[in-house]
Amino acid sequence: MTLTRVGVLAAVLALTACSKQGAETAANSTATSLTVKIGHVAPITGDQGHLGKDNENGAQLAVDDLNVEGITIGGKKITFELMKEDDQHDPKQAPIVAQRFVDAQVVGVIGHLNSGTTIPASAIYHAAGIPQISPSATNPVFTQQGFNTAFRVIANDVAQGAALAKFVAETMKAKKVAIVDDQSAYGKGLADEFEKAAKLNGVEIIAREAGDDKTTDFTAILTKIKSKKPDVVFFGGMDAQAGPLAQQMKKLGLTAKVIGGDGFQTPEFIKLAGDNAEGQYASQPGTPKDKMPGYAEFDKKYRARFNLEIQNYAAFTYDAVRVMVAAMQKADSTEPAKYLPMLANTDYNGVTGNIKFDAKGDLLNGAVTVYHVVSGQWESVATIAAPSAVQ
Ligand code: ABU
Repeated sequence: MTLTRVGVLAAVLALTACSKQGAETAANSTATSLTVKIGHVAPITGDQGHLGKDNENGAQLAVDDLNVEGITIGGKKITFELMKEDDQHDPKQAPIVAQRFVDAQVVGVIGHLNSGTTIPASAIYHAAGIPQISPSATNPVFTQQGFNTAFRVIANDVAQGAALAKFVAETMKAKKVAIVDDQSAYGKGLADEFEKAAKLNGVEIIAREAGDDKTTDFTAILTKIKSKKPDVVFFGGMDAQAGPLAQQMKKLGLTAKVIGGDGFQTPEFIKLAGDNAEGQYASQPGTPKDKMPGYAEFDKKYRARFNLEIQNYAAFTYDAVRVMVAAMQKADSTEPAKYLPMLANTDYNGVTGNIKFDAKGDLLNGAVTVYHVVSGQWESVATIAAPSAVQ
């Protein structure tokens, strides 16, 4: 055998090994069992670490439940393994993490948590043909890019902005609203949707201000806003900013109510807003949590396992993993190309409700619930069905 032929044979053997590994998309395989990796990514460190860990815990619970239940796909007993990554809610870090998942041959990704990371990472998953389900990213752009790999199990911010505007105009009967956002894909995106819908509902927007997703001192912005006497201050951003904003409003004697989206409908907001948490409002995609079919049982299981209260999206993350695996079961394959069509045709009754996707990968019939803080706890006040026009 010539050296050249040895080289060719070695290359063929390497390629065969490679394609076998790719076809199985697994870390370990025997004739009867297979370990299959699913990626999970969120900000696990920093000011949103509590939210990221909450998502990760939800995903881990789903993986553990599936492994206990015992899933057989393609004649093999499957052990699911969660590959966990931290994107620090940094849009520049997200594609790096996404490539790490692609290189590790995960069969699907649950994440990212933030719209600002989900959107840039989605191009990488799409190029690799890897299905991605975000449990929490609500900016509409995520599913408007024409990527057949992009899904979310939560209503988007067109629905959320419209629901919040309707609530502000019809229930709070506010006439003058000031808007502050954090300039993130989520915070600015939601504020834009709210502003459009609020104007259509006859609300006057008397100020539009912005910090960034690290701002915790809103004194200058709020001082400016106070002179314009708003009935309501709308905040587009997360709890680590919304909490201090609410507290600083009280210090400045700004008595307007605070309202915003899912980014601060959390126990952490109540803690950070301190003596100005009571009576403030925030929305959350979905029906009221106490009316979600499996929420009470999930909540009990989560507390028992992690000795923590749920922050925000853990149940949505749990459902996202189960929806992905249900599609694999239907396809009788863990290969992304084979189970992706089944994922697009999902009809799954999860902890958070029925999950079906529209042609873009958005949740069909996603409702939005508005909550307010009563005696230090979030309580639902109104549920607004997403108009079909925004689906
Ligand atoms: N949906 C609010 C938090 C996540 C995000 O969309 O950035």
